[in-house]
Parts: sequence; C-alpha cells; structure tokens
Amino acid sequence: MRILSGIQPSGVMHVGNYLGAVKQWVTHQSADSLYCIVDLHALTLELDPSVLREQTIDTLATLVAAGLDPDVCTLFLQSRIAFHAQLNWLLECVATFGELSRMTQFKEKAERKGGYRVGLFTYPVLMAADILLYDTERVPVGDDQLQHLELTREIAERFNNRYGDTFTLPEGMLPPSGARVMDLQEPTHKMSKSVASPLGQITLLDDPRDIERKISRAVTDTDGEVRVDWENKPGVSNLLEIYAGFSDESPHDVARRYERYGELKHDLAELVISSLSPIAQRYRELRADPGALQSVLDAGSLKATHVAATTYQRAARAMGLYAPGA
Ligand code: AQP
Repeated sequence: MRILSGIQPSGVMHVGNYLGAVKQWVTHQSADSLYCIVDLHALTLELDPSVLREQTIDTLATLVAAGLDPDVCTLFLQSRIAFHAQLNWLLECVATFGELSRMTQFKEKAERKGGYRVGLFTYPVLMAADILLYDTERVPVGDDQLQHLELTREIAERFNNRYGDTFTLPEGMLPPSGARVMDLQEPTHKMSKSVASPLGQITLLDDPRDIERKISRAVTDTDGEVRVDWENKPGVSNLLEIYAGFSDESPHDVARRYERYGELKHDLAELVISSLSPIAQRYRELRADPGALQSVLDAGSLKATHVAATTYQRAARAMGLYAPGA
C-alpha cells in the first residue's frame, strides 16, 4: 500500500509530531512508503534562511533517529523535486478561492498575524500536490491535517471528473491515541513547532530534567479526579492522551490506574524520558555526520523523482499540456 506523509522543518520536533505522525510512519515503513521534509511549506513562515537550512538537516536526523530507515523507506526533500511546485500550479487551477478560504488553519493563523504570505493561503493546494504526485493511498497524519486531506480528495475528484481518471484518492490514517496533542500550558491549543511555548512543548531532543520539569508544571485543574474529560479537564485529558500514545493503551485505561495527578505526572515523565532518550542519543550521533545525512537526501530524492515525474506528466497531459509521453 502506497503511504506518503510530510513534516515541516519549522522547528524541533515535539511529542505531538511524534505521536500524531512519525510513530505511525515508523510502524508502517516499507519499500512503498515515502516520507518527505516539506521545506517549501516552511517558507510560509518567517524563517531566517540559515535557520531553515539547519532545521532541515536537524529534521532529517530526528526522523532517522526516531526509527525511519532510509534503506527501507524513501526519505526525501520536497524542494528537490520540482514536480511538486509544477503540480501545485495545475491544481491551483482546479481548486477554488472559496474552498481555500474555509480552511480552519488558515483562518486561525491569519487572525494571529496580519500581513501573512499568500503561500499561507494556498499551501493546502501544495499539500494536495505532495500527496497526489505519488499515487498515495494512505496518509498518516495528526488530526489537524484532516481538513486539508479532505480538500485533497475533493480536488482530486474534481480533476478526475473534469479531465479523466488521473489521481488516486488518498485516505487519512490517525493513530488510536495522540492524534491531537495539546500544549501543556495551554491545553486548548495544539502543540505546535512554530509557536513559541517553552514550557508547553516537549521536544524529542529535550533532556530528561526538562521533560520532568515540563510535565510536573503542566496545567491541570482543581477538581483532583483523574479522568478523560476534554471539555472540563483538557490539561489532565491531554496528559492521559500523551501517556496512552507512548504506551499504546487507551487514555481511559490509563486513567483507571491513577487517583492523583502527582502520580500520573511522575509516571508519565518516566515513560516519556525512557521513550525519548534513545532518540535524542541517536540524533546526536547522526548529526555529527552531515555528509551521511546529505547522502540520504540524495538517494531519496532520486527514488521519489521517478514516481513524481510519471504522475505529473499524466496530469499535465490530461489538462491539455504538451508533456512527454503523449
Ligand atoms: N499537536 C499535534 N498533535 C498530533 N499531531 C500533530 N502534528 C502536528 N502537530 C500535532 C502532526 O505532525 C505532522 C507534521 O506537521 P507539521 O510539520 O505541520 O507540524 P506542526 O508542529 O504543526 O508545525 P508547525 O510549523 O507549527 O505547523 P503549523 O503551523 O501548521 O501548526 C502532521 O502529520 C501533523 O498532523
């Protein structure tokens, strides 16, 4: 089954990225899965070019450290494959202004910041191109990307109806727990790389003391009962969700074992530290050899280009462009 997913090199990966997406990527990796560092998407943010370059290699090293094996799956960099931007244009001529205006993420971000880049508005179309280029059947993502995935399906269906059967319709894949991890300090907002929240995020590279400090200071409530109740107890529910994501249980089962917040926080910190420490250690080893990481990207881009070229040309021909293979 063809799987594709991506991550922005927009900061240090956090447990939301890990539980929502990357942990599933590792479980489902095969010769038919492609994972992409979507650096073009990161251009919608204000990032210093040298920071973006560093973060791209950091992201790659973190993905490999988390368990993606470049000898098993294809790991590549979006900007290395020009077909993403080319297919994006074809799809911009299929998507409508109205449907992009309805994207919740755009509305939230545009509200946070005036003078946003046009790319912030159109990036869901580029995401559709990322997915459709590879005849993707399943897209393992966190819950925040489901609306963009639905848009991808709508664009693909419209294209197929208008120009003939061209694209595979992809389906999302959510993890049983951890599909939406919230900020530890503001549990009604999702944990997000590009939002500064030093105490609210646990990154994959945090040292054990920081992990413990962040979990012990996580916002809870005064009710004192350990149970899942997102409406009234978002902080505690979030801690249970993170626990369940790491231990592969249901948050309700975890809740049944605890009577006090302190015990839950203590055990959660231990679980997170023991899960993340090997990743941080492996990351440091990998990061010490940037040449080897570059080679991973070179090899991955070569493999991905072949698939992308075929699909792009099929789509271009269907729309009436003179593309090779006609
Ligand atoms: N809080 C989260 N909980 C579960 N899954 C999450 N994902 C992101 N945040 C959470 C999933 O991680 C994958 C990569 O997404 P991303 O690179 O867009 O991550 P981000 O942390 O959301 O990064 P940014 O730069 O801060 O992006 P925006 O500005 O879009 O929020 C995806 O599969 C995502 O679902």
